[in-house]
Amino acid sequence: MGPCSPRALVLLLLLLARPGARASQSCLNRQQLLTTIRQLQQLLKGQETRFAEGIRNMKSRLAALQNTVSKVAADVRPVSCPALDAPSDGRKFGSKYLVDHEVHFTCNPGFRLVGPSSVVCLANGTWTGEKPHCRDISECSSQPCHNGGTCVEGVNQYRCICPPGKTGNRCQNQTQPAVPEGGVVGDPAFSRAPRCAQMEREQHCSCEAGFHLSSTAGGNSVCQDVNECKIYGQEGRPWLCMHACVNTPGSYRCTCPSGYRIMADGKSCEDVDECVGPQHMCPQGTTCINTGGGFQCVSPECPEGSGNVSYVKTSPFQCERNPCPMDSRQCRHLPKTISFHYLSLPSNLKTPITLFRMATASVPGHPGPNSLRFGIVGGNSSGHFVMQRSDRQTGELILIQTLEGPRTLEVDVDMSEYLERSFQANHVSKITIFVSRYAF
Ligand SMILES: *[C@@H]1O[C@H](CO)[C@@H](O)[C@H](O)[C@H]1NC(C)=O
Ligand SMILES: *[C@@H]1O[C@H](CO)[C@@H](O)[C@H](O)[C@H]1NC(C)=O
Ligand SMILES: *[C@@H]1O[C@H](CO)[C@@H](O)[C@H](O)[C@H]1NC(C)=O
Ligand SMILES: *[C@@H]1O[C@H](CO)[C@@H](O)[C@H](O)[C@H]1NC(C)=O
Ligand SMILES: [Ca+2]
Ligand SMILES: [Ca+2]
Repeated sequence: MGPCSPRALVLLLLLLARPGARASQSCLNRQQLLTTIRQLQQLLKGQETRFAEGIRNMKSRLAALQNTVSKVAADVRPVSCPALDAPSDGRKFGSKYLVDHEVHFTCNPGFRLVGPSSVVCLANGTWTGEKPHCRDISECSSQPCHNGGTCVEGVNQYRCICPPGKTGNRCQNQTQPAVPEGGVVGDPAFSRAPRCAQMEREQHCSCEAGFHLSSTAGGNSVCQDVNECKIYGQEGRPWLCMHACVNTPGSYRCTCPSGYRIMADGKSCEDVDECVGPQHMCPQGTTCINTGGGFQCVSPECPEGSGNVSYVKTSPFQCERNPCPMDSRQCRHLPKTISFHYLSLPSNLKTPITLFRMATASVPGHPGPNSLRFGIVGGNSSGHFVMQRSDRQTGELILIQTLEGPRTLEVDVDMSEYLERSFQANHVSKITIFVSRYAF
C-alpha cells in the first residue's frame, strides 16, 4: 500500500503541527518562518505526488480485478450446442440445446430414420452425432400384390389394383358371383310380399321399412331386405358399427368381439373390466390388470440378489435394494428401486403420445439431486418409445411409433440422480404395455 496508507497521512499531520508550535514558543524571525513554510510546501508536494501515485496504483489494481471477475462470470455461462431442426419428413423431440440435454428424432409414417435417433450435447458445445435424415420407405418394394395386381404407393400404405376376377386387399381372392347391391337373394327370411293397391288402372306396391321393392326373375314384385351392412361397409361411407354388423330381415345389429360389450348407442363397443366386481378372476398372490378385450394376472418378482446385492419387495409393485456395503461400487450402480407398471392400450393410437411420467420424490428437509438423467435401459420395444426430460424433475415416456395389437411390450426406463455431476442412485421402472387387437 505504501504512500497511501493511514500511517503516511498521520505523519504528514504531525509535520504540519510542529512548526506552528515552535513559532509560538521562540518567536522565529520573518526569514526563518519563510524558509520553514517553503520546506513544508516542498514536503507537501512530495506527499501529494506519492499520494496520487498510490491512488493510480489502486485504481489499476481494481480495474484488473474487475476484468478477471467479469471474465470468470462469462465462463460460467452455460455452454450450448448449435440449434437443430427437425429432419424433413420427420420430427424432433427436445428443444433445449444445453450440455447433457438430449434431442430425439423420428420420421413420419412411411419414412425411415438414417442416422442416430438421439444426440446429446457435449461439454465442448458439440453434438454426439450428425443430425439424421428421413428416407422414404417404398411400400411396394416387397411386391405385395398377387395375381398380377398393380401396386400403388400411398402414405404409409400401399394399395393393389386387381385385374378382373380377382379381389382382396392383395388380389389374393377370386371374386364372388355378383349379388345385387343392398339385397340378399335366396333366403326367404329376407323377402316379403309387397302391399299392393290397385289405383285406377295402375298397381302401386310398397314395402315395410327396411325392405325395398325389387322384381323377381318371373317379373313379380317382391320386398327384399335392405342389407345395411353391405351398403355402409363400402369405403368412404359413414360407419354403421364400431366392430361388426349383422344384417337382419328389415334391420341390422352391431356386435362386439368377445371381451367387449355393446354400448347404449347400439353401435359402439366397450371393454368389459373383469377386474372389478366380487368374483376373483386371478389366483391369490397375483393382481388383476384389465386389458382391452381381456385381463392379465400379474405378480412381479424382484431380481434375484447376487454377491452383496439383494432386493426386498416393499409393495406389490415395488422392489428396493438392501443397503450396499460401504466399498461395493458394483452394488451402488444397481437400481436402488425397481417399480412395475402396467398399461392397457388400444391398437393404433395416434402418436406421439405421452404414456408415462417419472419424477424424483425428494425427502422434505433433504436436498434432492440437482440433476437427473432419463433413458430407456431395457425391454423389447426398440424404436417405439423415447424417454425425455419434460422439466427439471420429470421425465416422460413418449410413444412415437404406432402400435398394432394384439401384442405385449415391455420398456424399462431409468432415472439416474446426480449431485454436482456425481452419480448418486438410479431408479428403474419396468413398464408392461398390453396392446389390444382393436382400436377401441
Ligand atoms: C468434443 O468432445 C468430444 C468427446 O468429448 C470429441 O470427440 C470431439 O472431437 C470434441 N469436439 C470438438 C470440436 O472439440
Ligand atoms: C379371401 O379368402 C380368405 C380365405 O382364403 C378369406 O379368409 C378372406 O376373408 C377372403 N377375403 C376377401 C376380401 O374376400
Ligand atoms: C462384498 O463386499 C465385500 C466387502 O464388504 C467385498 O470384499 C466383496 O468383494 C464384495 N463381493 C462382491 C461380489 O461384490
Ligand atoms: C416382450 O416382453 C414381454 C415380457 O417379458 C413378453 O410378454 C412379450 O411377449 C415380449 N414381446 C415381444 C414382442 O417380444
Ligand atoms: Ca337388413
Ligand atoms: Ca377387459
